[in-house]
Amino acid sequence: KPTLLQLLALPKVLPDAQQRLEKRYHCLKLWEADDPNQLMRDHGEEVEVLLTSAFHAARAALIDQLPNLKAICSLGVGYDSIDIGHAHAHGIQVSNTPDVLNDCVADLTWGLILSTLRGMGHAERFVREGKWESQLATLPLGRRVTGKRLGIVGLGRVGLAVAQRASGFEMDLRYHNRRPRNDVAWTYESDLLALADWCDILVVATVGGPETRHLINQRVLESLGPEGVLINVARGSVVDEKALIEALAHGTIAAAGLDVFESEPHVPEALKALDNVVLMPHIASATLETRQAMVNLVVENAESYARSGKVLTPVPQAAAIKKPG
Ligand code: 8YV
Repeated sequence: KPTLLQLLALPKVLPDAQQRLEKRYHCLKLWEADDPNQLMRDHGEEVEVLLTSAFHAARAALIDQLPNLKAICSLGVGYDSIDIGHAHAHGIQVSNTPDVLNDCVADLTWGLILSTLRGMGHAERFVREGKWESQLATLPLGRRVTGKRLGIVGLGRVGLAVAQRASGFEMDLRYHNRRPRNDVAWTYESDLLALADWCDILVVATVGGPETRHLINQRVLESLGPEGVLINVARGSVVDEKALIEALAHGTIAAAGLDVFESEPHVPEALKALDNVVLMPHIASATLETRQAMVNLVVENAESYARSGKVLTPVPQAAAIKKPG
């Protein structure tokens, strides 16, 4: 059997997932090793497949410790934690788990839109803290959701699922992307600042990584303006978090709903102290059904490589990945 190095234990949502891997591979479980460095030194040369996730970095230094690596199978759609250019330059195939999480990520995006505009987090704390009986008049009014203008940064698979859910809310919608899509009727906005200026709610659903780092900066937040709301379900790196905290604290924008953070799981105290932000611990794909589908797909990729020498859902070639906009 070929050797597969696992950087993580598969989430226990599919009882037979680990067995399926072990049917095809000799699995090395890095997290169980007393001395992970020793395990890498002793067995690095044997490893043909690496199983990782969007939360476990597979950078060049790690890849270089595995001279016979042929495939990286990653759990999650985002692959900014993997040094794709380095992997592809060494002929290593990389797969992710696209599509199966689109609906749940889009659902949570709408949950964030609703809870942010309607102040649901604040209102829920208000009830739990026993303030309803005595202080109802102090509960701030929310903002209407229906009929708002929605701007989407990154109309990829997730962005599209977010957009499709907007029609029930009678929203006008525009998007900013690397290039216009020819399969949608929504207005394309080539200028991110113009999109931020136009919309009431700006949803960030773009890829992470160096190409999009701090794409949402102070200028974009200023364009979004004092009535504007920012929602981020992409990667923390896409938003300049310091600029966002300033903007929320000084009313440069109205509010934000965030599922991702620059140094997660660390969330800055300054952000936690603000009432006009809804904070989620990166749970957009965290439903039983979606996690089952994700685990199944990462295992299917490893199985497919064992069977045919090809992963099932390869990420685009590094050369094709360019800065959006
Ligand atoms: C997951 C994600 O929480 O898919 C992604 O890129 O960020 C999330 O869906 C994560 O990948 C789980 O490993």
